[in-house]
Amino acid sequence: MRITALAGGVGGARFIRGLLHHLESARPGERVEVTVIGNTGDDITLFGLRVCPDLDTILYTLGGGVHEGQGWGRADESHHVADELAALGALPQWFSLGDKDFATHIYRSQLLAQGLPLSAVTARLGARWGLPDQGVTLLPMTDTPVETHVVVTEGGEQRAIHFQEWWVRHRASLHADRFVVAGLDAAAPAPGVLEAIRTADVVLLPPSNPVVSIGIILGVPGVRDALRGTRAPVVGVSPLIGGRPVRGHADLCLRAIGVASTSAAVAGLYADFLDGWLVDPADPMEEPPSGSAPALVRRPLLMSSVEAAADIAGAALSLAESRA
Ligand code: GDP
Ligand code: FO1
Ligand code: CA
Repeated sequence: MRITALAGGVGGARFIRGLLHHLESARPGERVEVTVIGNTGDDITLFGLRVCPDLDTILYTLGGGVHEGQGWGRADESHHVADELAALGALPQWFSLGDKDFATHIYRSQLLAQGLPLSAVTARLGARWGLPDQGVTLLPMTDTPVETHVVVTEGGEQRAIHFQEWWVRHRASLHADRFVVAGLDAAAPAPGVLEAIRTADVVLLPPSNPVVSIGIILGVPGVRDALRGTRAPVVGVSPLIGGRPVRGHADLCLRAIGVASTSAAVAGLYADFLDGWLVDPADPMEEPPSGSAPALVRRPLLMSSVEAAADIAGAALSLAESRA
């Protein structure tokens, strides 16, 4: 079986880890290939190094190296490099990079400078974290540099800042007027991305941020058409519980694109290709999403443990198989 998933950072990574756990316990011995298409809109160049937060979160989570409490970055980190950079007065100081994490960015930047595409670099990092042994291929959505920026209003003035500056430095406290994704229109899907969607048996949308994670991947030319055209059932998991994001600021992202912070409205963003939708019992789904009507399954959606995430992923897979 071939499963393809679109994923952002923490929500995506925890869901995929749960999916692998589910497959291991529920389908032992079955050959399952999981292709994860990761968001690169969060990427940023800091201190001359290319940082890909969502890809790294997936690598570290699946590889067992993630800081569980944060959900991103490495467990058992030290910060000697960042401390020395701060002593030098190097900027910015609002983005925390640990020493082990720095090694990832140094290695990635070195290979990119040698001319390797991000997809090839990501494959090497995937090997470091044991992804092939787990049947997982992690593909960046594109090899073209793409960066999400946020047009904010501050003191009556509008300006665009990098997504990370809005999210991390300002904790989304500046009013987001809209998102501008530099490079997205001209981005080519990375090798294997469209094929993974077209030839999948099942396509899953983890509970990733619908605007700045999934929404960015859907903006890569060809991806949305591939989802509309694939014969695979497409099943998604709502990132909202009781209309609120479990973590982060998806509600503010939705507001910026004029969409209500409800599971129904999020399903509406995927209406042209969605076959099934998992919602938490705390989310009523009174209004049917416009366009098509995905099959609804109601079940608790909090990924409070690997086992809980595995149960949710198993439910998504069952729903997909019932729609095949
Ligand atoms: P990010 O890139 O690190 O922000 O991660 P993603 O885009 O992959 O996922 C972020 C989304 O995951 C947020 O909107 C959260 O509401 C959602 N999320 C995080 N944990 C959970 C959970 O346990 N259950 C559900 N349903 N959604 C979650
Ligand atoms: N998130 C933070 O809130 N503060 C940080 O200092 C921070 C550093 C960081 C470093 C590497 C990395 O891969 C992720 C990091 N994140 C940090 C998480 C992150 O960038 C955001 O949560 C996501 O990009 C939002 O989707
Ligand atoms: Ca992200």
